[in-house]
Amino acid sequence: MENGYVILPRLLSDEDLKEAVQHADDLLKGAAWSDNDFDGRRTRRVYELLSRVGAFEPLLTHPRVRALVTEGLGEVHQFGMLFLSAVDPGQGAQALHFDAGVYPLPRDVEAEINVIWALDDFTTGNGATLIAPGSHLWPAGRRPREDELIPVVMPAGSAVVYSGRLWHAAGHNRSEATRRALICEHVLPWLRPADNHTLAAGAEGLRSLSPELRRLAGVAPASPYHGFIGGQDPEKWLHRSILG
Ligand SMILES: O=C(O)CCC(=O)C(=O)O
Repeated sequence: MENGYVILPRLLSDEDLKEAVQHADDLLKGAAWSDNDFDGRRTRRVYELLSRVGAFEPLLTHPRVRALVTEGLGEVHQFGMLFLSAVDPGQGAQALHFDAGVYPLPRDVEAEINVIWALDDFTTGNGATLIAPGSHLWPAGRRPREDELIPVVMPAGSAVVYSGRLWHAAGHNRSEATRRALICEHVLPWLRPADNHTLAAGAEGLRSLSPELRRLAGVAPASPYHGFIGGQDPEKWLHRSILG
Protein backbone atom coordinates (compact mmCIF):
# COMPACT_ATOMS: atom_id res chain seq x y z
CA MET A 1 0.00 0.00 0.00
CA GLU A 2 2.83 2.36 0.87
CA ASN A 3 5.25 1.49 -1.92
CA GLY A 4 2.74 0.59 -4.61
CA TYR A 5 4.29 -2.80 -5.31
CA VAL A 6 5.30 -6.07 -3.73
CA ILE A 7 7.80 -8.64 -4.96
CA LEU A 8 6.79 -12.26 -4.37
CA PRO A 9 10.02 -14.21 -4.76
CA ARG A 10 10.11 -17.73 -6.25
CA LEU A 11 6.34 -18.08 -6.29
CA LEU A 12 6.31 -20.79 -8.95
CA SER A 13 7.43 -24.36 -8.40
CA ASP A 14 10.42 -25.44 -10.52
CA GLU A 15 8.08 -27.67 -12.55
CA ASP A 16 5.54 -24.88 -13.26
CA LEU A 17 8.35 -22.47 -14.18
CA LYS A 18 9.94 -24.99 -16.55
CA GLU A 19 6.64 -25.59 -18.31
CA ALA A 20 5.81 -21.87 -18.50
CA VAL A 21 9.23 -21.16 -20.05
CA GLN A 22 8.70 -23.96 -22.59
CA HIS A 23 5.26 -22.55 -23.45
CA ALA A 24 6.78 -19.08 -23.81
CA ASP A 25 9.43 -20.42 -26.19
CA ASP A 26 6.78 -22.14 -28.30
CA LEU A 27 4.72 -18.93 -28.51
CA LEU A 28 7.76 -16.82 -29.35
CA LYS A 29 8.71 -18.96 -32.34
CA GLY A 30 8.29 -16.74 -35.36
CA ALA A 31 7.24 -13.69 -33.30
CA ALA A 32 8.56 -10.45 -34.78
CA TRP A 33 10.00 -7.43 -33.02
CA SER A 34 7.51 -4.70 -32.22
CA ASP A 35 7.11 -1.90 -34.72
CA ASN A 36 7.12 1.06 -32.32
CA ASP A 37 9.43 2.68 -29.80
CA PHE A 38 7.17 2.24 -26.77
CA ASP A 39 6.75 -1.53 -27.11
CA GLY A 40 10.41 -1.75 -28.16
CA ARG A 41 11.93 -2.44 -31.56
CA ARG A 42 14.05 -5.21 -30.01
CA THR A 43 11.13 -6.61 -28.02
CA ARG A 44 8.78 -9.37 -29.11
CA ARG A 45 5.24 -9.35 -27.73
CA VAL A 46 2.70 -12.15 -28.00
CA TYR A 47 -0.95 -11.32 -27.32
CA GLU A 48 -4.22 -13.28 -27.51
CA LEU A 49 -3.06 -15.54 -24.73
CA LEU A 50 -6.53 -16.63 -23.63
CA SER A 51 -6.83 -18.77 -26.74
CA ARG A 52 -3.53 -20.51 -25.86
CA VAL A 53 -3.27 -20.44 -22.09
CA GLY A 54 -1.38 -23.74 -21.81
CA ALA A 55 1.24 -23.74 -19.07
CA PHE A 56 0.50 -20.10 -18.17
CA GLU A 57 -2.62 -21.14 -16.27
CA PRO A 58 -0.88 -21.45 -12.86
CA LEU A 59 0.52 -17.94 -13.34
CA LEU A 60 -2.76 -16.38 -14.45
CA THR A 61 -4.65 -17.89 -11.53
CA HIS A 62 -2.01 -17.98 -8.80
CA PRO A 63 -3.87 -17.68 -5.43
CA ARG A 64 -1.34 -15.24 -3.89
CA VAL A 65 -1.65 -12.90 -6.86
CA ARG A 66 -5.40 -13.35 -7.10
CA ALA A 67 -5.75 -12.40 -3.40
CA LEU A 68 -3.77 -9.18 -3.86
CA VAL A 69 -5.70 -8.22 -6.98
CA THR A 70 -9.02 -8.91 -5.24
CA GLU A 71 -7.93 -6.78 -2.28
CA GLY A 72 -7.13 -3.92 -4.63
CA LEU A 73 -10.02 -4.11 -7.09
CA GLY A 74 -12.77 -6.12 -5.39
CA GLU A 75 -14.20 -9.56 -6.19
CA VAL A 76 -15.19 -8.78 -9.78
CA HIS A 77 -12.44 -7.62 -12.10
CA GLN A 78 -11.08 -8.63 -15.48
CA PHE A 79 -7.86 -8.97 -17.39
CA GLY A 80 -6.59 -5.81 -19.03
CA MET A 81 -3.59 -6.09 -21.31
CA LEU A 82 -2.18 -9.59 -21.25
CA PHE A 83 0.99 -10.46 -23.10
CA LEU A 84 4.19 -12.40 -23.22
CA SER A 85 7.16 -10.09 -23.57
CA ALA A 86 10.65 -11.01 -24.75
CA VAL A 87 13.10 -8.16 -24.33
CA ASP A 88 16.03 -9.05 -26.55
CA PRO A 89 19.68 -8.01 -26.08
CA GLY A 90 20.26 -4.40 -27.04
CA GLN A 91 16.75 -3.22 -26.26
CA GLY A 92 17.04 0.20 -24.59
CA ALA A 93 14.97 1.26 -21.59
CA GLN A 94 11.29 1.84 -22.22
CA ALA A 95 9.59 5.21 -21.75
CA LEU A 96 8.41 5.67 -18.18
CA HIS A 97 4.66 5.34 -17.76
CA PHE A 98 1.92 4.11 -15.43
CA ASP A 99 -0.41 1.50 -16.89
CA ALA A 100 -3.68 3.12 -15.74
CA GLY A 101 -2.66 6.24 -17.66
CA VAL A 102 -4.68 4.91 -20.61
CA TYR A 103 -7.87 5.72 -18.68
CA PRO A 104 -9.08 9.32 -18.23
CA LEU A 105 -9.53 8.86 -14.48
CA PRO A 106 -8.38 10.92 -11.49
CA ARG A 107 -5.03 9.76 -10.11
CA ASP A 108 -6.56 8.60 -6.83
CA VAL A 109 -8.74 5.92 -8.47
CA GLU A 110 -7.16 2.47 -8.22
CA ALA A 111 -8.27 1.10 -11.58
CA GLU A 112 -5.62 -1.56 -12.19
CA ILE A 113 -3.51 -4.04 -10.26
CA ASN A 114 -0.92 -5.67 -12.46
CA VAL A 115 1.64 -8.41 -12.32
CA ILE A 116 4.90 -9.07 -14.10
CA TRP A 117 6.03 -12.69 -13.89
CA ALA A 118 9.76 -13.18 -14.38
CA LEU A 119 10.35 -16.16 -16.68
CA ASP A 120 14.09 -15.41 -16.54
CA ASP A 121 16.06 -13.91 -13.67
CA PHE A 122 15.50 -10.15 -13.68
CA THR A 123 18.88 -8.46 -13.16
CA THR A 124 20.24 -4.94 -13.41
CA GLY A 125 22.08 -6.09 -16.55
CA ASN A 126 19.20 -7.65 -18.48
CA GLY A 127 16.62 -4.92 -18.13
CA ALA A 128 14.80 -5.68 -14.89
CA THR A 129 11.71 -3.47 -14.68
CA LEU A 130 12.50 -0.03 -13.25
CA ILE A 131 9.98 1.30 -10.75
CA ALA A 132 9.55 4.44 -8.69
CA PRO A 133 8.43 3.22 -5.23
CA GLY A 134 5.56 5.21 -3.80
CA SER A 135 4.81 6.91 -7.12
CA HIS A 136 1.28 5.46 -7.18
CA LEU A 137 0.42 8.17 -4.63
CA TRP A 138 1.91 11.04 -6.61
CA PRO A 139 -0.37 13.71 -8.05
CA ALA A 140 -1.01 14.00 -11.79
CA GLY A 141 1.93 15.48 -13.66
CA ARG A 142 4.66 14.41 -11.19
CA ARG A 143 7.15 12.24 -13.06
CA PRO A 144 10.02 10.21 -11.58
CA ARG A 145 13.58 11.50 -11.58
CA GLU A 146 16.33 9.06 -12.56
CA ASP A 147 17.45 8.76 -8.91
CA GLU A 148 13.95 7.73 -7.81
CA LEU A 149 14.01 4.53 -9.88
CA ILE A 150 15.00 1.12 -8.62
CA PRO A 151 15.29 -2.14 -10.59
CA VAL A 152 12.99 -5.04 -9.70
CA VAL A 153 15.70 -7.64 -9.28
CA MET A 154 14.11 -11.06 -8.77
CA PRO A 155 14.80 -14.68 -9.68
CA ALA A 156 12.87 -16.48 -12.41
CA GLY A 157 9.53 -17.74 -11.12
CA SER A 158 8.96 -14.58 -9.05
CA ALA A 159 6.27 -11.98 -9.58
CA VAL A 160 5.99 -8.28 -8.90
CA VAL A 161 2.43 -7.13 -8.22
CA TYR A 162 1.95 -3.39 -8.51
CA SER A 163 -0.58 -0.61 -8.67
CA GLY A 164 -1.62 0.56 -12.13
CA ARG A 165 -0.69 4.05 -10.89
CA LEU A 166 2.97 3.13 -10.25
CA TRP A 167 5.49 4.75 -12.60
CA HIS A 168 7.73 2.14 -14.21
CA ALA A 169 9.39 0.96 -17.43
CA ALA A 170 11.26 -2.04 -18.78
CA GLY A 171 14.99 -1.50 -18.24
CA HIS A 172 17.82 -1.58 -20.77
CA ASN A 173 18.84 -5.13 -21.69
CA ARG A 174 22.64 -4.87 -21.80
CA SER A 175 23.09 -8.65 -21.51
CA GLU A 176 23.57 -11.28 -24.20
CA ALA A 177 20.29 -13.07 -23.41
CA THR A 178 16.57 -12.43 -23.83
CA ARG A 179 14.62 -11.38 -20.72
CA ARG A 180 11.16 -13.00 -20.85
CA ALA A 181 8.13 -12.00 -18.80
CA LEU A 182 4.42 -12.67 -18.66
CA ILE A 183 2.64 -9.37 -18.07
CA CYS A 184 -0.89 -9.46 -16.84
CA GLU A 185 -3.01 -6.42 -16.08
CA HIS A 186 -6.26 -6.59 -14.09
CA VAL A 187 -8.76 -3.77 -14.33
CA LEU A 188 -12.03 -2.71 -12.74
CA PRO A 189 -15.00 -4.53 -14.28
CA TRP A 190 -16.65 -1.40 -15.71
CA LEU A 191 -13.63 -0.29 -17.72
CA ARG A 192 -12.96 -1.33 -21.28
CA PRO A 193 -9.86 -3.55 -21.11
CA ALA A 194 -6.91 -2.99 -23.43
CA ASP A 195 -7.35 -6.39 -25.08
CA ASN A 196 -10.68 -7.56 -26.46
CA HIS A 197 -10.38 -10.93 -24.77
CA THR A 198 -13.82 -12.33 -25.45
CA LEU A 199 -13.59 -11.60 -29.17
CA ALA A 200 -10.03 -12.91 -29.39
CA ALA A 201 -10.88 -16.11 -27.51
CA GLY A 202 -14.14 -16.60 -29.39
CA ALA A 203 -16.91 -18.96 -28.33
CA GLU A 204 -14.73 -22.04 -28.68
CA GLY A 205 -11.90 -20.42 -26.78
CA LEU A 206 -14.22 -19.40 -23.95
CA ARG A 207 -15.58 -22.93 -23.87
CA SER A 208 -12.13 -24.35 -23.18
CA LEU A 209 -11.28 -21.92 -20.35
CA SER A 210 -11.75 -22.70 -16.68
CA PRO A 211 -14.71 -20.82 -15.10
CA GLU A 212 -12.18 -18.60 -13.28
CA LEU A 213 -10.37 -17.63 -16.47
CA ARG A 214 -13.69 -17.13 -18.23
CA ARG A 215 -14.70 -14.61 -15.57
CA LEU A 216 -11.34 -12.89 -15.87
CA ALA A 217 -11.73 -12.79 -19.65
CA GLY A 218 -14.57 -10.35 -18.96
CA VAL A 219 -17.53 -12.72 -19.00
CA ALA A 220 -18.49 -11.82 -15.42
CA PRO A 221 -20.90 -8.87 -15.27
CA ALA A 222 -19.74 -5.86 -13.26
CA SER A 223 -23.15 -5.69 -11.59
CA PRO A 224 -26.62 -7.10 -12.39
CA TYR A 225 -27.10 -4.14 -14.75
CA HIS A 226 -23.68 -3.97 -16.34
CA GLY A 227 -22.34 -6.58 -18.71
CA PHE A 228 -25.34 -8.86 -19.01
CA ILE A 229 -26.75 -10.63 -22.05
CA GLY A 230 -30.53 -10.64 -22.34
CA GLY A 231 -30.73 -9.56 -18.70
CA GLN A 232 -28.73 -12.59 -17.59
CA ASP A 233 -25.23 -13.36 -16.37
CA PRO A 234 -23.31 -14.19 -19.60
CA GLU A 235 -22.03 -17.36 -17.94
CA LYS A 236 -25.62 -18.69 -17.99
CA TRP A 237 -25.98 -17.62 -21.61
CA LEU A 238 -22.75 -19.40 -22.48
CA HIS A 239 -23.94 -22.56 -20.81
CA ARG A 240 -27.21 -22.44 -22.70
CA SER A 241 -25.97 -21.53 -26.14
CA ILE A 242 -22.44 -22.86 -26.21
CA LEU A 243 -21.50 -25.10 -23.35
CA GLY A 244 -24.88 -26.72 -22.89
O1 LIG B 1 8.79 -5.49 -19.33
C1 LIG B 1 8.73 -4.75 -18.34
O2 LIG B 1 9.56 -4.80 -17.44
C2 LIG B 1 7.63 -3.73 -18.22
C3 LIG B 1 6.88 -3.53 -19.52
C4 LIG B 1 5.82 -2.51 -19.42
O3 LIG B 1 5.63 -1.85 -18.44
C5 LIG B 1 4.94 -2.27 -20.58
O4 LIG B 1 5.26 -2.73 -21.68
O5 LIG B 1 3.92 -1.58 -20.42
